[in-house]
Amino acid sequence: MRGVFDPRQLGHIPERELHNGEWMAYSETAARANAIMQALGPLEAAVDYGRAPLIAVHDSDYVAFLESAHEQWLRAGRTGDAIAYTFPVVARRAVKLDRIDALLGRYAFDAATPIVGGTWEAVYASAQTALTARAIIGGGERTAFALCRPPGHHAGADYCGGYCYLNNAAIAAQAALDAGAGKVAIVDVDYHHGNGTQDIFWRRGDVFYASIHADPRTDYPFYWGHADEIGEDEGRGANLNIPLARGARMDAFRRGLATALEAVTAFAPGLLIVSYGADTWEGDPISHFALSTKDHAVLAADIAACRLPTLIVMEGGYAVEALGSNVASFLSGF
Ligand code: SP5
Ligand code: ZN
Repeated sequence: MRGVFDPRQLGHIPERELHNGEWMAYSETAARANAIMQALGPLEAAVDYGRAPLIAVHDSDYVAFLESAHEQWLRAGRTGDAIAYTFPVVARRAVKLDRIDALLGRYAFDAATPIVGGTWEAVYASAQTALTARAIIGGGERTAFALCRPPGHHAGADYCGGYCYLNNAAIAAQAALDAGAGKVAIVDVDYHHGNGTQDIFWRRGDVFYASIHADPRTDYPFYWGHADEIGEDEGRGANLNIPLARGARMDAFRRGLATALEAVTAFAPGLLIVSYGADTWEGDPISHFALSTKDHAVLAADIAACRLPTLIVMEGGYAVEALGSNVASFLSGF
């Protein structure tokens, strides 16, 4: 399978994140991408499709914020990671915000997305990586792998969160529609619910979103991912959430995936995008499912049995020592 990666994605190196009231080392590291590359061998360079496909999904003021945030942070005399300390939960109005601290909170839903010197280049390159892999399928390949990092599925049209800034899978989905795919389905098998992807396509009937993930009653992102969230307006019925209890094993996950894939098949998309997180693996340091490395290949084979052109977009997975074998196992299932 052809795969894509852009080395600029390595330049995003936040120092720390707030977890259970303490500063901890940042989990979404550049070492993750290096581990995957080591397991897969050489990948293709990303092509630059510019900003237009980003703005087709994200608000342009949000993208401009991501691009300039760290510079504004430095201009304010700060050092280190730019991070929000206040969030406009009760007053998210369309007023003009000038101060970097106001902007950081306006465009983030948590404190897990610091902006550092290399963040914009990395998130831009991560989106271009997804677009390049999408174009490979447009050129006639049945499958392609986008080694995206930072990941994307927690990022909405105008917000970052959960290590995610630009929604790589959503950007690729929109590009596929613009290239004539007709309809696109996204199946999200990351441990966490892809709230950003759900939000972006919530009112749309041309993109079906299905996710199997940890129950939001116990797990991040907490405010999305319940089974009764089915979409609205044109998008009603085009959103399918399958939450599982902590500790879920392969049998439960595979049943959930079968339900999702049945719905995908009925939707009959021109392209299937898999938001693939390896954080369902039993040894993941921040997650609580019990899938083995071999199970990842079985899930992939179930997906491949749909016989749809399939783009695999990398999302989470934080056990760096096992990440290469988990990703290689997953891709082998195709
Ligand atoms: C893409 C993705 O998998 N995002 C997951 C974001 C989860 N963030 C909440 C969990 C925080 C755990 N932090 C532990 C830090 C230890 N280094
Ligand atoms: Zn995850």
